[in-house]
Amino acid sequence: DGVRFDVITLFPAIFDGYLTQSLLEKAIKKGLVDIQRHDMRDWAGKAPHRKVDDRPFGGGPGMLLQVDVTVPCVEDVQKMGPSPGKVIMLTPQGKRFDQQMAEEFALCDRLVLMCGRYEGFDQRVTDILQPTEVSIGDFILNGGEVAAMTIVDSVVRLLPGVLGDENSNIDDSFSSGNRLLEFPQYTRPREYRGHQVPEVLLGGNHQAIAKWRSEQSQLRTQQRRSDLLEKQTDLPASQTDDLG
Ligand code: 6GU
Repeated sequence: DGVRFDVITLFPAIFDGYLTQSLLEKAIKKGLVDIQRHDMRDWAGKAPHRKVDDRPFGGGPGMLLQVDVTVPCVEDVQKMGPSPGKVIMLTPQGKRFDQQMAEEFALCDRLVLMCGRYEGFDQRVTDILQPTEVSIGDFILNGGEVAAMTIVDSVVRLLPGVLGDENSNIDDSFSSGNRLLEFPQYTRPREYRGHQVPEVLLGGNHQAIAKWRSEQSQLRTQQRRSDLLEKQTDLPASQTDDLG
């Protein structure tokens, strides 16, 4: 039921604080997730240089991760686990990550996440390994590490037993049960600096509350993310199977 993650990176220490975060630490202790980090430099050439990158043929800025370091590294890491796993390359050229992809990844037994640095990987890494190329959005990060953490974080919270019942994720924005933005929520006090909690939430009329929340979700989505409303028909295959 759990997922094993293998993160391949030149900067494994970036994940230190994240791995000791309480929700994740609990999930690891319960055996629901296993996260292994691998320093790509361990596959580099001879000391003292241990080079992992080189200049692009044809010129241009930056350095590329070398094919003869990256490919053996990924292949060796794949051999370390119970199955080769799904290889994911983090790159701004990849398919845009979303909740649907997180739900698919949560069904995998093993995910091997390749973090790029510098200007990226030699194209032959992609040609040989044929990884699933994934981007977390239309902006440029200094490396894939933050993107890998984003993927781990969104996948882990979907695994049964990781969140308590009290934090159920089935109603989350963008989950397959809900593709709208969430409605506004309030807790005590009822009034703060003249700002009141909406009356309907205090009345205990559950039908009225559900109606108000649904209207608020619809309104927010229209105002802030109308692209999500156009995507409403874009449901997973299981929900469109009998629609012809
Ligand atoms: Cl996966 N990597 C980098 N370097 N930048 C990104 C990204 C990934 N996704 C969005 N920007």
